[in-house]
Amino acid sequence: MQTTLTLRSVETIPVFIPLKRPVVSKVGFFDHWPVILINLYTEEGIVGHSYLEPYLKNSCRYIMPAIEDLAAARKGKPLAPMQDFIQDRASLGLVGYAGMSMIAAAGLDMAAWDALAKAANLPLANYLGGSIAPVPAYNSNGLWLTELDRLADEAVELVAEGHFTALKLRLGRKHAREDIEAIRLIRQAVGDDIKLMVDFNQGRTFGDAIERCQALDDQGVYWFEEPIVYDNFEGYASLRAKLKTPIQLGENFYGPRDMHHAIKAGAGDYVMPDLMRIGGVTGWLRSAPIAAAAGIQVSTHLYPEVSAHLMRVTETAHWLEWQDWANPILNEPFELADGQLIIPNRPGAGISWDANAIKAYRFDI
Ligand code: SMN
Ligand code: MG
Repeated sequence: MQTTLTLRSVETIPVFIPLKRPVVSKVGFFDHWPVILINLYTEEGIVGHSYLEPYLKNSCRYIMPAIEDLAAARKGKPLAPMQDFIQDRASLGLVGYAGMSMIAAAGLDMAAWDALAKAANLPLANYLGGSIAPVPAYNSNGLWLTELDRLADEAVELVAEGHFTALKLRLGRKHAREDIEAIRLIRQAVGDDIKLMVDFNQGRTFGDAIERCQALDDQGVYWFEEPIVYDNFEGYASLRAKLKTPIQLGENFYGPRDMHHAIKAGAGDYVMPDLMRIGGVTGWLRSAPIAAAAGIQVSTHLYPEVSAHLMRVTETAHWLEWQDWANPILNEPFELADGQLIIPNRPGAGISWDANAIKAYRFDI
C-alpha cells in the first residue's frame, strides 16, 4: 500500500458534451455541457481523476490555467488536500476568494482525494471512514422550462430511468397558473407519490418570489429551491417565514463560511452544496458538519459520482441530485437501482475517461 503520494503534474482536458435534454432554465440555455477533465499525476504512478462543470464553455480558458498554476506551485510536494486546500485558496485569494479561484482549487482537491483513496486501494467513501451503500437520489435530468405539453411524457421517462421516487422540475413561468399547470400535468402522469422538488434558479425578485411561492405553497411540493438571488440570506429567511414549503439553497455557496452564514441567517430549511463551489471533497468535509450540527439535511448538486461517496459520510445526508451529463465521457457510468445511485466497489471515486469520447468531445480553448 502506498501511503505518500508526490505531485508530479496535472493535465486538464476540456470537453463539450451534447445534452440529451437541453437545459432551459433561468440560468441559461445549454444544449452542450462543458466539462474540464483533470488528471493528477503522481511520482508513484497513481493518477487522480476529477472533473469540473463550469457551465460556460469560455470559462475553461481561465479556469484551466489557474488549475495548472496551483499544481505547478505544489510540484514535488506530498499530496495533503486538507492542508493544500487552504494554501491554494490563499494563493489565489488575491484575485478572489470565491468564484474561479475556488473552482480551480476544488478541481485539484477532488483529484488529490481520488489519488489518495486509490493509493489506499479503497473506494473514496471507505477511505473517508464510511461504507458503500446505495444513495437515495432524485432525477434532475429534465422538466426544464419547456412547453407544458412535453412535461407529462418526460416525467414518465424520468421516473423509468431508475425507478425514481422523486423528480426535480424548474418553475418560474410568466404566470403562476402555468407553474400550477406544470405540477398538475406531471402529477397526473406519474402519480401523487412521486416527490417533486421545484427549482426557480434565482429567477425572481424578492416581492415577486413572495407572490409566486405563496401561490404555489399549497401544491405539496417537496422544496422550493433558490427562488431569489443566491446570496440574499436575509431575504431567504424572511421568505421562509412566510411559507409552509421548505426552502432549499446552497448550490452557490463558495466554501464552508457561506454555509455558516446562510445557516446563521436562517436562510433555508435544507442545503445542497455543489462540489466545485463548496471546495471539493475538503470543502464538503468542512461544510457538511456545520449543517449537521444545526440539524439541517444536506443534499448534493451536480457531480453525482463524488457526491455519492460524500453522502455516505454526511451525518444529515438527504437527497442526491442525479444528473447523467458526464456519463458520455465515463468509462463506467454509475448505475441506478430503485431510485438510488450505486457506488461502485472500485478504488477512489470510481471515475475514469473513455478515450474515444475524449476524442469526440474535446475542444480547443
Ligand atoms: C441547474 C444545474 C445546472 C444547470 C442548470 C440548472 C440547477 C440544479 O440549479 O439545481 O440542478
Ligand atoms: Mg438548482
